[in-house]
Amino acid sequence: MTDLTTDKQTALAAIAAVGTLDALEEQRLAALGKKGWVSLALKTLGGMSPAERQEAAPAIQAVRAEIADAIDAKKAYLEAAALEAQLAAEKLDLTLPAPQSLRGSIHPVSQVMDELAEIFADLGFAVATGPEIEDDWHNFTALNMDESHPARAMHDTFYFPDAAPDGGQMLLRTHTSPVQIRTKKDVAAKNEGGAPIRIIAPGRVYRSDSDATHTPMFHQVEGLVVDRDIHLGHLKWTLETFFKAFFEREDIVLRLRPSYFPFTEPSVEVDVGYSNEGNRRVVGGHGDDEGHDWMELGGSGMVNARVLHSAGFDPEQWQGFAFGLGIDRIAMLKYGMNDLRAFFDGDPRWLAHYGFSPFDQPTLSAGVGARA
Ligand code: FA5
Repeated sequence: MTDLTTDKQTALAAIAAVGTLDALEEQRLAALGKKGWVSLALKTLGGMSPAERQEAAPAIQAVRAEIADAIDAKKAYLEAAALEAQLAAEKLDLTLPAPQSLRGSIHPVSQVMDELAEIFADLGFAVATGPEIEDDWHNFTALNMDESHPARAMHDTFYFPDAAPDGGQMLLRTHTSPVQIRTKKDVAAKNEGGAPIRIIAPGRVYRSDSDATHTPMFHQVEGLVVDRDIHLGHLKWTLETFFKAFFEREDIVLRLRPSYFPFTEPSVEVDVGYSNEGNRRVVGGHGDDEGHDWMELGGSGMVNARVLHSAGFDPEQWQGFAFGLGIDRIAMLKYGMNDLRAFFDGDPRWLAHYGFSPFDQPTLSAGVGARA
């Protein structure tokens, strides 16, 4: 026992004397490690008689606890001292250059969506949305394309295996036109007999399609106006006014070319005049003029009376026009890009080149400071 007391005092003195965490660890191993003197003392208990053990065990345990406490306390002290020394040594050098952080940019498609929403807002259009996972009824049937309609084949559709609530199929919407149906139904339900509607619906759409001007996911903006005495002239004026503002050119010339969509009657394809400058297409001018041509930007027409009726409107009282434009295509034209697929490759070098600074652009995505 006397030995134990002596060993303890020697160890406590050594612990008090150490100046580093490594030296402290050496002391811990010498006392409490597997072959440390405290551990060896504990092992001697096995060879003692019960009476001896009853006397010796509490004394050895008490020594072990005292040594362990002393080591913990010293460790805390040494760690605090090390931190203080480090803080005292570190000085903030305000003259050093700030580290460069990566700066995000607005994707050209988001930028274009914002620009067009702003322009249409000035023309009195609200923004409507609808689900990208659509049912067969909203995407096709309500748009006058029933099961056997050949126009369905024009859309290479991604179907889901699950059934829609009405027993039909769920799918990734192939165009933004189902938002027309949802909006008309909402308005007709809220307001007996319908009401004027003036909306655009920008968003993602999906088709099984891929080349330089077609991607499996792309963006469209739907436009819909329902009111009294609406005619094709309103459609043409609206699109012309939009494109002039969007392309920031007064010489935009549109051509409405007869076409076919099951949900519009009559239907017209919207072409815009352009010329080639180098290998860039530049919008503007009459497509039939020397050095010019026409380019298709989207489909449109007067809302088919059957579609108006199925959405709860009386077609005798209400007429409307609708259009669907490819946002990625108009972005390509405005910003001189030549491959649609690059839009979705997510290459940071491409984004750094074509992206928009979140601080410089006066658009909705530009957020605060945009016009500051
Ligand atoms: C439609 O999708 C109709 N819903 C448009 C419409 C709306 C007509 C309202 C009448 C009334 P279309 O399949 O032609 O029509 O597509 C419209 C535009 O989307 C095309 O002119 C083109 O600019 C763009 N587009 C179509 N497929 C792709 C694709 N795979 N990749 C990129 N853009 C595409």
